[in-house]
Amino acid sequence: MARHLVTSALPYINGIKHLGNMVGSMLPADVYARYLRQRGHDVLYICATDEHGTPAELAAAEAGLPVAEFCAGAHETQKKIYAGFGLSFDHFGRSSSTQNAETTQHFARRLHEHGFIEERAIRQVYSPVDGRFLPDRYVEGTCPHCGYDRARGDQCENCTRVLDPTDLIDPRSAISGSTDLEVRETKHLFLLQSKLQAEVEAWIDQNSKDWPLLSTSIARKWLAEGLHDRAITRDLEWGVPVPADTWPELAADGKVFYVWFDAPIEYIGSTQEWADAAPVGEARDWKSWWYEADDVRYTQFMAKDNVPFHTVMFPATQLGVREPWTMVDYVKGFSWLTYYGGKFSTSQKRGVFTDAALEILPADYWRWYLIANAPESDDSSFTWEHFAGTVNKDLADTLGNFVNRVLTFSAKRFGETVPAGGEPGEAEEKLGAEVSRLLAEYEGHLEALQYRKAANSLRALWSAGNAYLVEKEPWKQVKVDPEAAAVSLRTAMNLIRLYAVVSEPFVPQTASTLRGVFTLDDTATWVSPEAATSLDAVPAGTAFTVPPVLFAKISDDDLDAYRERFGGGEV
Ligand code: B3M
Ligand code: ZN
Repeated sequence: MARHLVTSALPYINGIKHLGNMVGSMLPADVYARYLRQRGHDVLYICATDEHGTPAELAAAEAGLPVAEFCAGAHETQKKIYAGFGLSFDHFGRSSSTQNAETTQHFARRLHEHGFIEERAIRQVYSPVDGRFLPDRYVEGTCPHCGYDRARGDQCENCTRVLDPTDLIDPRSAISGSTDLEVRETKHLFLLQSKLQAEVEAWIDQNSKDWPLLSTSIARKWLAEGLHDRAITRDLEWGVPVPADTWPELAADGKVFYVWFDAPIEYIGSTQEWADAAPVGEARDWKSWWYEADDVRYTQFMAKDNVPFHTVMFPATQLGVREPWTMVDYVKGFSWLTYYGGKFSTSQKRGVFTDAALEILPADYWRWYLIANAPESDDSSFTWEHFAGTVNKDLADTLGNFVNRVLTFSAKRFGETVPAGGEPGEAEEKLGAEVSRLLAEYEGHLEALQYRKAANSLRALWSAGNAYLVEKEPWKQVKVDPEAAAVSLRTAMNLIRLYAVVSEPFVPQTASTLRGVFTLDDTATWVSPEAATSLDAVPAGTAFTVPPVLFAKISDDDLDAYRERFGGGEV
């Protein structure tokens, strides 16, 4: 029994996330958290919306809402979708919480005390018409590299080069469109990451030995390029204010922290929100997870573009505060899920978004497909054809059909209780050995956070049931030897029960339906490979009900409709 802290990268507040975002952070974290809970560990799974920064302000402006109001609404929208996906957060917080503000300010003060923050004057774009400095994305103009005329101050979407607002040709304000811009000097706080390079490197050497290559290679690359001192404040309305007790001048100027400074701290902030939201009578100790928490194992999930921030920059911050905050033990990074080999694009509305996904099919269809095809070492490509093929084969034919066939047939021939029959024989022994082996393999892959492999093992477990059924053919047995048919069915029903338990991390709604099939009062959360072969989990005489068909097949007509609605292969 161990204590596991699990976090997934905080989804940005500006808009509904697509399936690529889902499979690259929240969904695998949920599978892992569920698995660990089922194994009896003490698990805290934390996430939140990432609400600060220019994109939030711009999205609010576009929606015509004050930013606080926009964020509150967008948070609820995302929260509902994630509940629909069955994500089992212990808390889904908000980086705009007061808890996060306090902890972020605390971190900044400590960094300052230890000489890791410095005030520096920089030259920045100022818009007299808007009466403000224009950070990052608030400046648009022509890219000096490729000539694209709608490049943003932080990056050119066309050639992907990273830019500084002052690089743009013919710059204009993204707020007012004004081209009357000047460059003025203003003061900002800089985090002196260069001073922490050696410590971060030593920490990576020590702690990343078992991380996936995707995570370590990115961390190493950033370290090799050298850690640069970075501005950690911005001129924005919305954000964590610079604390006036430490930097009165900047605070009076209305500076707030840069979104990437406060966002990772929200992992802690959200845990504080969780503790503060404890129901009466329930004690929740956030600090025991985050401070001097030597017994906590901390696993983070994120897409690869977020890896540098989590493996290098946030660790630098944490090391610099000189306090024993929990640091990550394992970083699971993901590559991209593509849409027909191209990019999912929020701005161009290309691909499948999480709200639309749930409108057309229940969460388990998506969960299974996405995790079984998780972009773990390489990108993987979503196509409707592949999705339909996977759902129809794995879920409808393999799992769903097995369950419905066994229960429907048994109910018809033996009534709605598990039939006893005679003693199990050679076929059952063979099946048992296979199931134990596959289950042990499945556990191993889940422990190692190998999602595709874990899905393969689970699929093989489902297939083992089908193979057994084909071998025994109880619908034929029943005509010549009803006792033997009963043994086959009882064995198959015990498999259904096993599937109900061990499939939960992947397909929790289905697992819960399957658990409800049998009238059992046991609350076993997991089945050990040794016990998997036992026929005692569902004893003869147990009442059962036949559930409705578990998974509907996706037809060619459905496929046409999806391609039509979401756009097919035209990249
Ligand atoms: N919100 C980046 C993103 O949405 C970001 C992650 C923050 S994790 C602390 O891709
Ligand atoms: Zn460009």
